[in-house]
Amino acid sequence: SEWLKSSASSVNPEKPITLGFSQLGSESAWRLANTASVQDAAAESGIHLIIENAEQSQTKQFEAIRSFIQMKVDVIAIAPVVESGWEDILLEIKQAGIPAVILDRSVNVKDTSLFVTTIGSNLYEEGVKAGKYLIDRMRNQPGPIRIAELQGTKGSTPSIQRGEGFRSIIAAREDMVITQSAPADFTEEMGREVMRTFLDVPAKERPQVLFAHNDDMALGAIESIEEAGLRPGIDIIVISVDGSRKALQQLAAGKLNAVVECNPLLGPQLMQTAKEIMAGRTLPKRMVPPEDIFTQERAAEEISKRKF
Ligand code: GYE
Repeated sequence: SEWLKSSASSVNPEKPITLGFSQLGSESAWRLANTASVQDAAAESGIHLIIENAEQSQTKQFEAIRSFIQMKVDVIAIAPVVESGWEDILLEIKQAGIPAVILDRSVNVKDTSLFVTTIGSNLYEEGVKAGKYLIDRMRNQPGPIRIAELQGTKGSTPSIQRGEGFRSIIAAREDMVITQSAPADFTEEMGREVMRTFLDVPAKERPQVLFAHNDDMALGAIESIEEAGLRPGIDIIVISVDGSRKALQQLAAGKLNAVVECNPLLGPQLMQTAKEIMAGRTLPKRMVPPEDIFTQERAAEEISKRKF
């Protein structure tokens, strides 16, 4: 038939989708796994991926996005470093007729028609899980309980939400107080440095608990705790978020007490989303992967299963 003839003679398969992805940085094991997941999933699903690393600079994200607009990509995905300041650039994308997908973190914009959907974890719930673990762990311990907090990047969704979720739970105990809190940019180096300053106080002011907003900062902090002659996991209870292999190794070794899971493997869902957008389907405004918490008892068996 006519149809068979024309389809057989078309040498090129249908034009592949081009996806421009503005990745916010390469600050942590989570982030590297997230980038690899997006790259692998694009290759597997035949999507042409153009990826730019913004090295934790929103200005660099704007530059990358403007270059994607100029290239007339089909879909733009953004992992936003901070929540604020996205209105204008999202409007530029919209006016160019390109659908935008927000990955991992959120944007704080009034007009939510500026993006199609957000794919990422419930970061508030992660803070809640960390808080619940601590309340349970300290149920027989009289106060006051001093908590140090290593925040992530200032103004980023995971730092804001994990902090708020955690506080909402520990508020139940008035004798649990966050006595020290500072941003450490989600990196191991900064975690090490800032923890050093947290410990550089008279012994009776030292924290008994550390809540680190990610694994990398916790791993750096563990070194500083040991350097100060204290035992991480015993003298100072350490809780972090993500679930990297290195963190689970420290969990199994007893130097970390609990690790809240945050799943970086969002690539397949992003590719699926890009395809559905191009096929004209309607998508939910938010897509959230299921997540858990790892404790010392389960750490050893989990290590081999970790993908990052
Ligand atoms: O927890 C941290 C990374 O945005 C959820 O960013 C992500 C966070 C993740 O640097 O390790």
